[in-house]
Amino acid sequence: MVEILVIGCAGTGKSLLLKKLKNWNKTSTAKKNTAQPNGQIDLDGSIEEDPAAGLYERNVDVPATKPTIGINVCNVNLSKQPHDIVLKEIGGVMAPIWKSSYKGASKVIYFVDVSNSTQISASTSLLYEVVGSDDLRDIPILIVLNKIDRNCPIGLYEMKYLIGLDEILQQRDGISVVESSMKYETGVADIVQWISTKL
Ligand SMILES: Nc1nc2c(ncn2[C@@H]2O[C@H](COP(=O)(O)OP(=O)(O)OP(=O)(O)O)[C@@H](O)[C@H]2O)c(=O)[nH]1
Ligand SMILES: [Mg+2]
Repeated sequence: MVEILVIGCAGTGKSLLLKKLKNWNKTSTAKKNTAQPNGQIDLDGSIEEDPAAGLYERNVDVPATKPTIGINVCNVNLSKQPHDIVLKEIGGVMAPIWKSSYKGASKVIYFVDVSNSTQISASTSLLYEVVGSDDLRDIPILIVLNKIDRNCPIGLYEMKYLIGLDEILQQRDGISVVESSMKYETGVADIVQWISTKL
């Protein structure tokens, strides 16, 4: 069994990822919905391709979630994966106990809400703790910059600067970054690919 720890401040989108991956399958349209380098989405004709036309203006309902007070565990079935994969989300309010789960983790996914400028300093200092942890020294970490569909009071480029993303990436190997919108499933295919790599 492979355990993937999913952590990050409250409300950043962890539970929504688990919800999406629970029903993830190869035929899903969403699997083709990958963010392009220029921020466009390659989605079979159901979305405007011109960024100027407003990529995220479709009326899409976000599935309801509740704050995770404790731990939320979800088994995921990814095609061609011989391993049982378990995603273990620990709620943002449980940040003080995240550490207790580091030892059992094969990989870590760390969520940041890039639309929440008031949370960025908490998000960043917790991220530095995660990246600097001895228990996670050889463990791959994926930083998910989520909610890119929302209007950030600070732009995404500035957010990355405030988080100190370049410094974090230089600090150690095995750190990857995905920009995502759980609402529109942008980047979810990239997350699945990262999960499946080198298990
Ligand atoms: N617009 C938008 N809303 C999102 C996105 N991801 C999550 N949300 C919404 O943000 C809210 C919080 O999402 P959750 O998935 O519950 O956040 P969480 O990280 O699990 O939070 P805790 O369990 O409290 O730690 C919910 O209303 C989600 O529907 C996103 O990419 N875009
Ligand atoms: Mg949650």
